Amino acid sequence: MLIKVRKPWSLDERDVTPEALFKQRRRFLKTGVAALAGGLAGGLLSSQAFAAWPEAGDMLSGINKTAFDPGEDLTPFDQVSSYNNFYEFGTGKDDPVYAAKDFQSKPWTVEIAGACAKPGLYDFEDLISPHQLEERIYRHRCVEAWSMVVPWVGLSLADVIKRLEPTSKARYVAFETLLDPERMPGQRRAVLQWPYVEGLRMDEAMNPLAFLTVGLYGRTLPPQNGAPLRLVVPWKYGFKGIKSIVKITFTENEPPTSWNRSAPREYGFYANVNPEVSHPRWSQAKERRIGEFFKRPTLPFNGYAEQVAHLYTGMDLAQYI
Ligand SMILES: Nc1nc2c(c(=O)[nH]1)N[C@H]1C(S)=C(S)[C@@H](COP(=O)(O)O)O[C@H]1N2
Ligand SMILES: [Mo]
Repeated sequence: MLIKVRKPWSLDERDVTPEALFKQRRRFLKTGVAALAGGLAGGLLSSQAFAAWPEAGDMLSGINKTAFDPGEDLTPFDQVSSYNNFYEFGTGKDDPVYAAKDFQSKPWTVEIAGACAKPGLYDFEDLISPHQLEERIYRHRCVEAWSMVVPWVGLSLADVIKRLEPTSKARYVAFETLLDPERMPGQRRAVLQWPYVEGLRMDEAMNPLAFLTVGLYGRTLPPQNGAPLRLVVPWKYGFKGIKSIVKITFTENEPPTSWNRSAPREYGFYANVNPEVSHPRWSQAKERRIGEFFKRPTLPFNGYAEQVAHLYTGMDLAQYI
């Protein structure tokens, strides 16, 4: 049962948590729990109170601003939320906004598996603390040569990974989207092998730019953008940004990725934005910023070379596409 209390994300950081109240369930992000207990009889409170996360598309509050900002015009919310790739809801750019309209992303669980000390089935609310949310404005470059600038809301992927305590065997992180053809009608057709899967090398996942995203424009993610939880890896093509994640696995070997599986000659595991390496069927040298008329040049690593180029020292990026 849902105990209605003040929304946890509107509370002050300095409020203190009586630890004993929260022992029943695994929860490693403790700050979000703060002060819920205030005024409640101790025994009554359970983590059910955290089912109070906003619905898809609702406002979030207390988001920390950050310096991540390319200083370019933002792509308007209407465009970001209506021009989408999400094949689980159809293959057209304007399919998901309609087909995902009633997609329910609450409640939501994420399975953590593989080489780590904290595997298990986590409630979304236990994995993501509303107190730690930050906004980051990133360039978003699809392999189809269009781009946007999006104010995402989320948390550093590295912070979440650290709390899951990966072991030395964890060389990669694999992600999986929900598999449910009832709720994701696009999965009734074999346009891709379902569920959609993606992966990062561990050092890529731990790079400070990698972002576990729960919102945009100050609101929780609309379903068509991957509610309630998706990946954003700004130096890579958009397809690495897997949506509606239900499973994260730490692996020793390179995990399969959906687009590489589907067309290995066209899409590799790395998918770093690279204006010098053409897709077999089109150039990647330029991009159309949604809402603009003239194409603009595409930047190496989507403009994030300074932060990430070192990850690929010694690798032939024409081979490791
Ligand atoms: N599960 C899943 N994730 C996905 C996709 C998809 O079809 N299914 N499309 C990818 C592609 S190709 C892009 S460009 C981005 C688009 O994200 P956006 O709609 O939020 O702009 O999502 C990526 N994540
Ligand atoms: Mo894409």
